[in-house]
Amino acid sequence: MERSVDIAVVGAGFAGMYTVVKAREMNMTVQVFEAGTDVGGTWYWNRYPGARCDIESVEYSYSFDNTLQQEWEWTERYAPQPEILKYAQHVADRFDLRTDIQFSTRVMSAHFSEDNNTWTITTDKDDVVTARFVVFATGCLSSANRPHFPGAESFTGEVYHTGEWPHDGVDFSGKSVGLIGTGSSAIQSIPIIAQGSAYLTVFQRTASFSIPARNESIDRDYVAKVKSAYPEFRDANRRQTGAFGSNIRRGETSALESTDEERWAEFERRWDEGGFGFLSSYNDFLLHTDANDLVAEFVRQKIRSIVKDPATADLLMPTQVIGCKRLCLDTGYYETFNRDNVTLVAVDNHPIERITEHGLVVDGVEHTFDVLVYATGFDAMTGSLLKIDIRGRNNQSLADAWHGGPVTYLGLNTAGFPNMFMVSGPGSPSVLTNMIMSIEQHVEWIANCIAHMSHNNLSVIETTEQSQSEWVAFVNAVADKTLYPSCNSWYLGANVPGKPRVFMPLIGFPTYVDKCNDVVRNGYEGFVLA
Ligand code: NA7
Repeated sequence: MERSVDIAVVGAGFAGMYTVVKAREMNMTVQVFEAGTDVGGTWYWNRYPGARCDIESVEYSYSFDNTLQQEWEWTERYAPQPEILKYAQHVADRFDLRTDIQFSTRVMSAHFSEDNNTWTITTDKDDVVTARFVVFATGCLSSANRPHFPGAESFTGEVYHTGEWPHDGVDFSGKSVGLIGTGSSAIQSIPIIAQGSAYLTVFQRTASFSIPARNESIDRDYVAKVKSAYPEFRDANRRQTGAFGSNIRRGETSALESTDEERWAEFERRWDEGGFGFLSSYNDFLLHTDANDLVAEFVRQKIRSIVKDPATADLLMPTQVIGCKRLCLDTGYYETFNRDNVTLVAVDNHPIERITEHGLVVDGVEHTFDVLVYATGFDAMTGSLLKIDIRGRNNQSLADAWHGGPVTYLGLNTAGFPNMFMVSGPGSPSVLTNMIMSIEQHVEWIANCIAHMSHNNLSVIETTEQSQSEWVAFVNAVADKTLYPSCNSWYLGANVPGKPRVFMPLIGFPTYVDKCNDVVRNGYEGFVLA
């Protein structure tokens, strides 16, 4: 296919889908390319057992259409992956989005031409599309991180990555399984794989903190209450740091100001309630290590009380600051290590040496299994962008422009790459928020910007080196006021060997939105429009 559109979009997850809606509102032509066979993005690929959103379902959904949000019925407090995928498909049907999406097509390159200020996009299906604007809706957690272990190709059993799970599911019955990783994906899938397999060996490099999700059937009275004033509920969420959890009680004092008894009682209450509200009992867990230690110790005691074998409990004991890596929510994670068919192997001091025909070797000992599961996460936030050959002015590649780490202004644009937008790009609140709220805010900002350019006969928008370096410094200065940078998280790119260490998401959704709005009010301050 060779053709020309106003807006080319890469990715048909929630960001790409909403971009189609906005492009149509502006009467602009739009072409989306999607590698999968259907919409859903993250929720299309991450089909591993137990995959579930950790943001409550009435919050993790589009707000742009009131009829849509009134008519959709969630069944659980936290929506499971199949239901979120069904929701995405419902939205695609309802707004007839698929007519502008070409599936099973991977974008290979996007090159900007300074002669006519257009982007040329090519795909693995030999499409060539020119567009005035290109929007990368490629997702923050969409490029699987597969560590390179010597001998990986020699393994003769089945191999899966949680982020690229087969559509037909995996039958673990009667099989032994080796699973690498103990992040969110592992913590959600381990209890289910343990139940469904003959034997599970978990290889853990860093112990994670996990809080009970307390997932349950959705409370219909609560849903009715939310739906009776949904727009107000959304607004209240947008005023929260993470754009979710307006129903969470937020402690406004320091954990250090209360007595041991008060604190312990509060932690117990929050543990029983489950969910991210656990870390909101006091206001300084991510600001002061003394406060953090108190709540971290509470969780460690919980682990000790749940896990019967003291040696396994010791291995499961997280030592880092709680919350600086993404807090995990679970259903029976620690309890799973009491099962007779589960073993935990630490690979921190003795990393995985190599993979063999029938298993893997740690500290000279071979552990054998039939199925190997990589729950090793993602090359987050930048991975999917840098896999595409993106070239801006002077034929400069994005990889070159970002060799020292991603540099953006507002997480929306990068200097030298005119008319290119990223949805929830590095430097925006993105992964520290309810992603759908962030996506809506970004897509609306981008659409308003494109409309502004059309009305004013402007053909090029681009940020400056100065704006973006000030922005990156700001994002990192905000992070440095907190404990977030204190551990090797994927927020910093620390999970991928050789990736530059830069804190990528901005903390604080409401401040960010104000900044984006101020930028527009001040005539797109920090951008050059021509
Ligand atoms: P995560 O949170 O990045 O977890 C990946 C896990 O894999 C983590 O425990 C890693 O240990 C482990 N890992 C990665 N590389 C290796 C090697 N080489 N050896 C041993 N272990 C390794 O990814 P998830 O998919 O669980 O979750 C990603 C996000 O999705 C999550 O935060 C939510 O926002 C949803 P490490 O901690 O790096 O030592």
